Amino acid sequence: MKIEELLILVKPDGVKKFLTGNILTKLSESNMIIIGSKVVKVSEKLAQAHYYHLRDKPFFNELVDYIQGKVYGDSWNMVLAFVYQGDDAISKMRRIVGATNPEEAESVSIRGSYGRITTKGLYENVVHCSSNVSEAMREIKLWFKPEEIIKNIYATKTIIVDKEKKIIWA
Ligand code: IDP
Ligand code: MG
Repeated sequence: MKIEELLILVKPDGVKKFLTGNILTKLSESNMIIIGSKVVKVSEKLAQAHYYHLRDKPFFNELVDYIQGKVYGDSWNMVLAFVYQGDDAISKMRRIVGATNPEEAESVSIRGSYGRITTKGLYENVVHCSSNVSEAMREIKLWFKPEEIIKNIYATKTIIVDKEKKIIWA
């Protein structure tokens, strides 16, 4: 058994198209459990940090706007964030999610079924899925606080803020 965790985001295009239910149903084929979930209004800082590895790409600014939902107006500036856990979770989930380019993604995959490339060249591919264990850890720590996840998956430490104990990622 190789138990892994990963971050899944239903991106703003997935929210806007009311695909959350369909996406979660598809992901449930993996038999993974959800150990954290929330709805997030994504700040520019979080968007930039999330896509830090792509900061030199020509599409970086559009991507940062896309994950914040800026392209869809104020009603759709949100994502749904999930932490999944299970055996061989990352490769199993990546298969269900499909390739980055929605036109190259298998037609039965989530991105193949629901994604599109806009006329401006943006890959609207409906979901984010961590691609390896170290990326998953970086992303989960970025999006979730320790107390928002119901299992102890990474080391934490306790600090004192205003005389109160606070648990943060170590
Ligand atoms: P992934 O989401 O499949 O892990 P990454 O390479 O991490 O793919 O890219 C993050 C996101 O950036 C993609 O999901 C997609 O929305 C966007 N993206 C990646 N490559 C391109 C591209 O060549 N053109 C336009 N958008 C892209
Ligand atoms: Mg990636």
